[in-house]
Amino acid sequence: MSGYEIKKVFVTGGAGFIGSNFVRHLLEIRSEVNLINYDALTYAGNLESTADLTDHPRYTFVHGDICDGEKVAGLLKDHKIDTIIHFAAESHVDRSILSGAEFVRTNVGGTQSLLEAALKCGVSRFVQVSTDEVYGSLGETGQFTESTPLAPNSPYSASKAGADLLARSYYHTFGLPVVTTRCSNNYGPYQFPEKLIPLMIIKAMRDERLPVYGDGMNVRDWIHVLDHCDAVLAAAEMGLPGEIYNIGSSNEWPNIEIVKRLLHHVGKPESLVQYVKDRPGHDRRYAIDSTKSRRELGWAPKVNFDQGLAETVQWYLDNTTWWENVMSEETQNYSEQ
Ligand code: NAD
Ligand code: TDX
Repeated sequence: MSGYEIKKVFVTGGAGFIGSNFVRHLLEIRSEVNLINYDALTYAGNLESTADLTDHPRYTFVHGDICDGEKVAGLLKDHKIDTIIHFAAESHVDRSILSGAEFVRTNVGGTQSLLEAALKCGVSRFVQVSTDEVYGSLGETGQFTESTPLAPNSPYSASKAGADLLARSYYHTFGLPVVTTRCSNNYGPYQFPEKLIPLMIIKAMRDERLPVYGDGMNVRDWIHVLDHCDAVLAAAEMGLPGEIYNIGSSNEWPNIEIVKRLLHHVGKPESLVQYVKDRPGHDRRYAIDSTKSRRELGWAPKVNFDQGLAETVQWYLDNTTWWENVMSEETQNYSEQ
């Protein structure tokens, strides 16, 4: 299949979990691509996640905020950027419950500022990386499709839905070639240890209690981060402007099952599980129908979950220095809250 050719790429949030995996993967599989990684290095952004790329000849890191439209526009012009892949966001639901302001600033305001700069500089592709959480929560059956109405339930998902709608409006009003992807829960290396999988691995390693919210029967649909990265690239190259593409692996699990599997991998007893007060507004179930992406982007997930999960646990066991360094004082303060 041939489609749009990306050459000079501006990745936002490339020091975060998915962004750092994407940047490494893209440089590996597209030998013509030059890439700028633009990241504000919040608590979730860490240059240690891309340390192996520092001297790469086609890679440049620029420290900056997506809300700084002038700085972004200057970079887009100077580097003749043709493609923006927009990962940068505040991404943690629990933090958005503690305080939503930063979520609106970055996810809504930052996305608008980036769209404006993209329009001013005439970029040829803008990929808005979004989430299945914008669709809200499912009952015991059914799946989200691209036409499921938006019904976000947390300040995080509401701010992502706001960003998606702004991206949509820049396509419809100004003709900016925006492609939107909505993916389910990612797992894999370099995920910040506030999210379920890395948090539980690290707590198990330290013989700490594993806090499972509510009855542990909330369901998430898990996909390996590299499968998500492949889908984002496919959306940039093969996606049609104005379209939305759902991304998922058809891999649903109740949280408690995931936690038990992780304990088994780390070799720790299930007695470490501690059921705690539920997350307010906790979405019960996510499940995503990715038929359209598979049919129209020529994409399919490749990573087997058993293997991917085992490798992820091993990665955290092998990379204690990475997670000890990224878990700053701020993270310790946050987890106490
Ligand atoms: P992350 O929190 O690990 O990384 C976010 C990155 O964005 C960090 O490097 C941070 O420094 C940077 N950033 C934050 N605010 C910024 C700003 N104002 N300017 C510039 N950079 C800023 O997040 P992630 O899990 O890698 O998620 C990346 C994207 O994918 C997000 O848009 C998220 O909504 C979406 N997504 C995530 C998942 C998931 O399971 N993690 C699933 C679907 C979609
Ligand atoms: O300590 C915990 N205990 C627990 O039971 C944590 C951190 C989570 N959970 C539960 C809540 C969720 O049902 O595990 C599930 C997964 O939680 P998170 O890892 O916080 O992810 P989630 O809320 O599902 O959102 C994630 O997927 C979609 C990402 O954080 C988002 O950025 C993405 O858009």
